[in-house]
Amino acid sequence: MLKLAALILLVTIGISFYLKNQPAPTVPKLPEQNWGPKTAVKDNEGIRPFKINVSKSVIDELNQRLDRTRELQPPLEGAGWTYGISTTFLNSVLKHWRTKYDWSKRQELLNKYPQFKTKIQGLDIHFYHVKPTLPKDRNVRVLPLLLVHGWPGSVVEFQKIFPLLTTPRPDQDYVFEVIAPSLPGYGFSDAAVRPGLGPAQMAVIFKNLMLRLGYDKFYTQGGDWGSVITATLSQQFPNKVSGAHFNMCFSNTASATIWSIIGAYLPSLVATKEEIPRIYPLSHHWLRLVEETGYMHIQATKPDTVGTAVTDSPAGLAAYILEKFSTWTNPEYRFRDDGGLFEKFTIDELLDNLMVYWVTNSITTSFRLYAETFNKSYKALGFDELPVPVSTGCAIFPHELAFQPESIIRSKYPNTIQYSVLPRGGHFAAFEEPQLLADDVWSFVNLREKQLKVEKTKESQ
Ligand SMILES: *[C@@H]1O[C@H](CO)[C@@H](O)[C@H](O)[C@H]1NC(C)=O
Ligand SMILES: CC(=O)N[C@H]1CO[C@H](CO)[C@@H](O)[C@@H]1O
Repeated sequence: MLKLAALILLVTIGISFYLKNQPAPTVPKLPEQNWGPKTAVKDNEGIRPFKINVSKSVIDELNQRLDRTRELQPPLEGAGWTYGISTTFLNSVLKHWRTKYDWSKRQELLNKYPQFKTKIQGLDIHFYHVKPTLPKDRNVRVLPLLLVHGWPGSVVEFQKIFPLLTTPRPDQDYVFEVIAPSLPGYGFSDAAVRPGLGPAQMAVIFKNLMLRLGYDKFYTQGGDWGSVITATLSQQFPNKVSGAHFNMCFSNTASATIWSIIGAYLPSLVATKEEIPRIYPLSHHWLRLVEETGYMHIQATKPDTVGTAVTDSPAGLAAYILEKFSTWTNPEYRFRDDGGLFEKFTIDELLDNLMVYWVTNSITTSFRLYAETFNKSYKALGFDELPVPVSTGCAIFPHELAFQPESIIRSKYPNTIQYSVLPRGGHFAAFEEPQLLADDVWSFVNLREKQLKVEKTKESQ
């Protein structure tokens, strides 16, 4: 036993020495590529106000499909959602969707905050732009914040957090102005017509969006793909980012994998006492990940095949997406007949998110982001191996499916100035726990603004 431990220690020291001495990879410079159908046409740079306005024929056609849903196979006895969504539960959702869900009302709610479209690199990009109402009796600075969603979410997730970020707080001398785009190929943003639009390329588009709006420097916040995209934005344009807040910090580096494996033998080298049960035994946690990430494999390899099925059937789309809102909110919910879905969400807000995919026919194009990211040539760009260089806030929600110890996260985000483990919540933080997430963003920006003040005084001395 002692010999084994000594051997592992030696190997560990060797590996860390080797990794430390690897030359830091350089950040690739991506071209400002045109992703739209008409190459070589100069973008009209206008910013046009936009309102969601789905024609009656689209809703009628959806209702016809809902009326004609085939009889679904009942779930196995006592299976909960462990074989996928419970069709008994799904039937009740479909009934609500068909008979009670009032799109014209929901659409009005989604139109509450101002939206725009603007053409960037050949694609019309849709975004919310929510400005604060400033108090008259004191000076409050306005800080732009780029807020980026992921899959299978959408800008619907942000409706509750907008006011929490754009309402001035009495104890703060700043407030946010929030820019929340729909990812290209998601909802009301155009999809690329040719391969290659991965997260780092989306970061270029969003950097250009912020520049077009007049922001040369801004904060970012992201979860899921939003965290991947904003991380590569910081890697490519560190001077544009005042600070980056994530509710999904993770490291895909080779050394992260090696350290996780080393930790399987010597856990206390890698993880704290509280963290150890969240990642070890490694085989248990990795098998859990395999169990929950089949969707990722298929979307990364054959997005258009599975896309056809869920494009053509609202029942299929609902099953595919709602299952994620159950398990990713709390993995334990999969043992319940109702998937715990209404613990944190209302049925109407879940349907709003489905509708954004349905009425825009964008589920297939949303899948393709996985294929672009897992492509060899995207991997070869090396973003995974690069650190995120800007001041970072990591919000760790306890029910997030994947978990990595703080020591591993910090090596990927070396300038983490705030690392918070939150008392509750899962993957869809803004949607599920808007107040917790907003508070975490405010306190991170507080720290960062103090840092910036100190840096400024130092410079002027
Ligand atoms: C939607 O479009 C129709 C037809 O152009 C128009 O009559 C209606 O006022 C619009 N509704 C909204 C909410 O903009
Ligand atoms: C879109 C894209 O970059 N596709 C690439 C995926 O990877 C293969 C193998 O490296 C390339 O040949 C494709 O061009």
